[in-house]
Amino acid sequence: MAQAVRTTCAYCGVGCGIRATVTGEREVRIEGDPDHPANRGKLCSKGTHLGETVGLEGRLLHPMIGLKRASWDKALNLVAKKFRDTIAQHGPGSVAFYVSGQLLTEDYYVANKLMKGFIGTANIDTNSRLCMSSAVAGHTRAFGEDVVPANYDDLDAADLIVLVGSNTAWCHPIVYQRIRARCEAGAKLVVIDPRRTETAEEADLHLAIRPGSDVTLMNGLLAWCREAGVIDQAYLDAHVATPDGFWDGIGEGSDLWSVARTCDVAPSDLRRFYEMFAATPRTVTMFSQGINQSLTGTDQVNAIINVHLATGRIGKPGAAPFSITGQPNAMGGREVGGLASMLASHMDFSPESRERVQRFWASPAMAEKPGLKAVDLFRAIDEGRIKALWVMATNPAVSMPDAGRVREALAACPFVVVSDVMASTDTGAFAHVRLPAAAWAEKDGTVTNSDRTISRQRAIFPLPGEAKPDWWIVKEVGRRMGWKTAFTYDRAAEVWREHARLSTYQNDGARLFALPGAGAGGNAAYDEMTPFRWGGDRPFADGRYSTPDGRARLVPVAQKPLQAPLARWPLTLNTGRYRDQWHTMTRTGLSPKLARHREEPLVEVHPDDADELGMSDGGLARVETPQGDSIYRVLLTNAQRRGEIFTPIHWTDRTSSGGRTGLLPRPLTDPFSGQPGFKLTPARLDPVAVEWRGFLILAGEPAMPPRCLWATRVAIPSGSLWELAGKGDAARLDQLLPAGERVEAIDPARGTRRIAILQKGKLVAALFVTREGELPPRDWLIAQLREPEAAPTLLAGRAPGAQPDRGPVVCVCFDVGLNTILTTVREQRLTDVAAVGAALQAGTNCGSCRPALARILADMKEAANG
Ligand SMILES: Nc1nc2c(c(=O)[nH]1)N[C@H]1C(S)=C(S)[C@@H](COP(=O)(O)OP(=O)(O)OC[C@H]3O[C@@H](n4cnc5c(=O)[nH]c(N)nc54)[C@H](O)[C@@H]3O)O[C@H]1N2
Ligand SMILES: Nc1nc2c(c(=O)[nH]1)N[C@H]1C(S)=C(S)[C@@H](COP(=O)(O)OP(=O)(O)OC[C@H]3O[C@@H](n4cnc5c(=O)[nH]c(N)nc54)[C@H](O)[C@@H]3O)O[C@H]1N2
Ligand code: SF4
Ligand SMILES: [Mo]
Repeated sequence: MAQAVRTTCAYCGVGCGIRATVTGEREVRIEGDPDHPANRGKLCSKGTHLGETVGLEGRLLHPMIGLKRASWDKALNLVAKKFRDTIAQHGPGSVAFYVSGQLLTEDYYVANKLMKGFIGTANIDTNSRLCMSSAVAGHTRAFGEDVVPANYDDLDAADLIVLVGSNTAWCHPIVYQRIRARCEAGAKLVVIDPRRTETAEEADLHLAIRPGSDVTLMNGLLAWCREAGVIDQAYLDAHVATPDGFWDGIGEGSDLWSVARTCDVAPSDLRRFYEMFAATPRTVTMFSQGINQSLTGTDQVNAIINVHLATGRIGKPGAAPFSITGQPNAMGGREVGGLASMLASHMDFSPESRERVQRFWASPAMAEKPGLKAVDLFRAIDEGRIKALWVMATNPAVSMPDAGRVREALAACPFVVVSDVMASTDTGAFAHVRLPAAAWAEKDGTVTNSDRTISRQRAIFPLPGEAKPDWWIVKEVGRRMGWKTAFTYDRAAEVWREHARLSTYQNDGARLFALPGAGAGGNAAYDEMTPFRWGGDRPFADGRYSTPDGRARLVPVAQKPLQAPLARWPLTLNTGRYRDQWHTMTRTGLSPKLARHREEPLVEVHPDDADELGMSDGGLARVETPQGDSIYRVLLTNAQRRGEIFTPIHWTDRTSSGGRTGLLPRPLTDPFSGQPGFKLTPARLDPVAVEWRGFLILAGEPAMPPRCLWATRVAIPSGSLWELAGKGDAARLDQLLPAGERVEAIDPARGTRRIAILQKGKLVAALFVTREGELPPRDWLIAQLREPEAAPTLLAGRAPGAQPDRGPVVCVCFDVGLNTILTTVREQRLTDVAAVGAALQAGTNCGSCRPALARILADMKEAANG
């Protein structure tokens, strides 16, 4: 049998180790690596189902110039020539790269070197600008360097864990399981999030604060700690610079009542949080996008760090502020200087740093100053100042704020190159040249996770078609642009060694980021590399920071005024993630199992708001902002605060007519970090009337996505399901049906049409549409696609003698539906999650659905008592 390949998960910044065993042609068994320090054998739903995403379906396998296949030689020459010509005509500032925290460190290093050291501009920015840049700016202001001063073991040592703006149960599930384990051993959990997420449901205390009021909350906490006498004056005296007047600024409006009013939470809850915090030296405050993705993100980060510095809760076991990163290699990108605002190896644009990097690279033309940050970069494209763009491993036509404008910019840009693993993405549609990149299962290199652990990603399969690793593609362009000796790498290990050397090059300890010895031992050492953490387990344990005087900084921050609702835009729109989808779904969208958690893009609305707006659960509604609008399915939930709505970021042109969240946020950014404020957009919501509802089940994919008011694709085994709704004529949906034997039933009274298409007796398509009638559950029909002979009851949509509907899937690993759980819990009188697991297996594999199971049990108990 094949040996397991040790690699790292493709998705989030937890950075779980995986053992992958090839079981067939593009088939692999995925298991958690018990020896990896990040997960010790566990995997969440996304990691567990990686195997469903490694097929070649939809892959880009050859270079393309326009719509024509081209040789690598031709495509690379064209890219090099266009970039060279543009630079010759308009200067280096007229070209840009937009890259991604999903590149490996080696890819990232080469792209950064080409742009900043050879093309000679810093116009290379990354989607990490949308993700982590406020944390980077906050760290740099406080510590003098972008260093995360914590690691996962701190969670095991903490007595209090505070999660601020982080839906950890969904977005970092394995870290969340570690937090739960610690809570079961007695630690307390506080969640600060305007929404009652599954993370918040299980917390000891949930503060559903008014969005954007985190600075008030944290400054109030600092004032409370001062009153309570838990400021560590000795630590401040020895290790921290406190600007004059700092404490005066903290005092204002920081009494419990004012804070409670601004944050819109009960004073008693607030007091409980402050008391718990003051009383618990071993506290970890973990934060993510609810903090970073704000127009005041950097201040919010510093407000958190201030509290930790002032109480001396940093650099000690179980005590730290902890920025948890999103993408698998968000951290690696920061280390190689992927952001426009820094150079490689944590160096800035000071003359000494620039000269040092220039010397090391023997570079002909170093970038002189920071380049354009993502939002400004796309604005510069829109205004015609940037004329050639290369996008790698990100999908800005979907994920940038005001994405409609970004699309216009891409359409107007004279030359756009896109390197991606997929043939059709929303961004790829604007490309003049598309380059096929190696995907997760074929790549070799390193990634750095949230706690600074560097792990290898290793290839499981050989490169398919003509796909190439990203570092190879970039270095080939570098060579063709004329820098042959600077871009000679033959393998990722060579790039790694150069990166490791630069990290220690003339580094007298001023930069904590250093990889001493990491480049030793040649290719064999690289091949065998085991996970290791840079910066040691606990940076700053000695109280020495990376500032010129070695002291950390308390940074004065004040709450910016919170905007009152506007007449035309009475709601605020919050955006984020679903548990089982990853970003723009180019990979998770391939997995039928992952589709089951949430099949469609929903707008979550408080029931009282919905009442006022005249909309009901399961209907459609249009979210509109000054930037754009999109339609969603309505989900009523009192987990939302009144006046606030939430939509997911995952759906695209490829997958839905609606759910296009990128169109909605404002292109406004934090003044220090340049990070957009994705979490708070003035918006309105209006019901959308439909005349008919329906669905289409197909073996394979339709030639064109269905065109109607609402069409959303759901991945199913060996085909696709489209949920449909519309106004006017549904007849043209027939065009989507393949040829074959057609069976049809019509009920004019209810406006129902049911059509099945058979080929040699086998079901290949089913289209059910109704004006007033019921639609059957889809499961049975979907299963019929795999039957060699279709059942005679096809048009009933049910098996002969019908089985009960098991309801929406809760546990994707074992395919357990809500109705099955409800019945079993009732019949067997189950009372806890473990018992449900014992009865149905639900929640016993990846554990991602355990918070949902707890919720179901709590709801049933409440219903029984009520
Ligand atoms: N399943 C899944 N996991 C992922 C990803 C994915 O696409 N899918 N993506 C990865 C990436 S790149 C990232 S960056 C992370 C993101 O991980 P998270 O940051 O945990 O996820 P989000 O859903 O973006 O937002 C987190 C929470 O911030 C809250 N929030 C909004 N406004 C405020 C506010 O003003 N104050 C506070 N305190 N909270 C607020 C939101 O209600 C939301 O619940 O997830 C990573 N993991
Ligand atoms: N409204 C709103 N918008 C957001 C956010 C939000 O919370 N709200 N969150 C923001 C955040 S935190 C993030 S991180 C971004 C994410 O947004 P994106 O980066 O745009 O999302 P992805 O779908 O991950 O895009 C990755 C692309 O790279 C391709 N790819 C995958 N692997 C490789 C590879 O190895 N090489 C190459 N060349 N290509 C590859 C994929 O097919 C895909 O097309 O979205 C941001 N946008
Ligand atoms: S928590 Fe899940 S998605 Fe994140 S790295 Fe681990 S297995 Fe992958
Ligand atoms: Mo992210």
